[in-house]
Amino acid sequence: KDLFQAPDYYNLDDLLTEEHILVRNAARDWVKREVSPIIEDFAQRAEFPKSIIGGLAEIGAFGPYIPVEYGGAGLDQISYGLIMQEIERGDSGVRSTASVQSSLVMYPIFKYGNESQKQKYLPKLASGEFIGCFGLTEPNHGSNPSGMETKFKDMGDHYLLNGAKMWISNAPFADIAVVWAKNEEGRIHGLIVERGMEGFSTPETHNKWSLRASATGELIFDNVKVPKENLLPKKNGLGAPLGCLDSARYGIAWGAIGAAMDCYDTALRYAKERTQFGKPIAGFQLQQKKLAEMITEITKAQLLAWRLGVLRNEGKATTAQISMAKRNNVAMALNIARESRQILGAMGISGEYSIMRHMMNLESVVTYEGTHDIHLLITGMDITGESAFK
Ligand code: TGC
Ligand code: FAD
Repeated sequence: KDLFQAPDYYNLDDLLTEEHILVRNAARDWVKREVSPIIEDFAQRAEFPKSIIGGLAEIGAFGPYIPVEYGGAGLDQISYGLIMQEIERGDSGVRSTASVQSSLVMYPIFKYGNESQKQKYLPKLASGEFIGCFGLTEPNHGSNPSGMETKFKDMGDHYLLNGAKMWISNAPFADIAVVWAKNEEGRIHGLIVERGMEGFSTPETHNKWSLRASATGELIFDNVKVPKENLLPKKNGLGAPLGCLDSARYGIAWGAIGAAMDCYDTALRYAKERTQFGKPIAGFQLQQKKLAEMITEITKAQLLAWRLGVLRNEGKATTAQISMAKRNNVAMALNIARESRQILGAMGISGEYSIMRHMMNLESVVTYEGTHDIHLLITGMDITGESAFK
């Protein structure tokens, strides 16, 4: 299991810079050393391994593309993607923590916050001293966040926040939450809510069969007094949270490749070693078909992610292009996890191997950050000019 060989069938490394490869290899080595040996145990116990937070910060997983002056790693979009790929090779739940911290907490503070908010929060988030979460989804509003009911009222010297969010990654132990809520005119704004504010609680969601090594919870606001300086001033409307999702979904398009690579690599090595009917099962056409289709799909996904990274570096990637990559690459990874599990036979269901954990994790990844269906409809809207949501 320690011999992970990253598939690179089309010599994609030739498209990467020296810096990309250094960043990728540092993340890969760290995941191999610090995540892979412990993650199965934490997933079985449904616990997030808090001891890896410092390491995540060191490999640049918290704010990879946030400028160095705010504590970020100052890297480009392809480095960001490669870091997510390596982390998710270890576990989608660990990648979730990094995605939320970087794209859903640091990004909105960096993009929509004022200078004092950036100075106050970004360096602490980059170092892992603070962990953040992002509250958009509500009990009655998942795919359609525009209907959100969480609201705040201007009380003169502060805002009064009421409502509830659910399915929130990192919520149970987050120090701060970027919360999306409507003002009295029904306009959506982002507010920074800090742990310890009276009336704010974060109960954990238990009994998950997916993302077990990631903590998920609710955010409950019962007359929470939020200081006025905690409102993100530079953007409002649904486009503000959706802009954060563009960044997180892009990272997931890369991350899913990591999970797929790990499943493929495990299945390929198992198929070469496992003998039935007098020969390695890799010698049977049915198993070769599975493996050949896997490497084809991984290669296509790698090229999609790389090209999207180039477009993002140039500031040209559209929301619809990001949707296509998130949808395609996550579905690809989920299919590969399911096929890989079969190649391992009974061993495929065992925690001795990572495949079943990846498979169960990916059932969340295919749902969060916009479901598989929603991303298809975003593509449909883009190519036809007709919204299926209205
Ligand atoms: P619609 O009318 O299309 O748009 C409303 C306004 O937003 C603008 N806009 C965007 N702006 C910036 N970036 C984007 N990606 C944008 N997409 C849309 C749009 O131009 C419009 O602006 P304006 O000025 O005209 O008002 O909105 P809609 O209500 O029809 O909804 C569209 C839809 C369904 C695509 C959207 O609501 C959607 O994406 N729903 C999915 C919800 C979702 O993805 N939730 C994720 C929650 S966070 C999470 O899951 C974290 S998981 C943890 C982890 O990452 O690991
Ligand atoms: P629904 O919106 O109720 O959808 C149910 C089904 O209906 C889906 O199959 C969907 O595709 C389909 N559907 C919905 N609308 C349409 C339509 N117009 N046309 C066709 N089909 C449709 N949210 C956060 O804000 N922050 C987080 O940190 C976060 N972390 C999460 C962690 C985990 C482990 C999970 C599972 C979820 C997390 N989420 C988070 C929530 C996630 O973003 C939502 O679950 C997701 O957006 C879908 O919403 P829903 O679950 O309410 O499903």
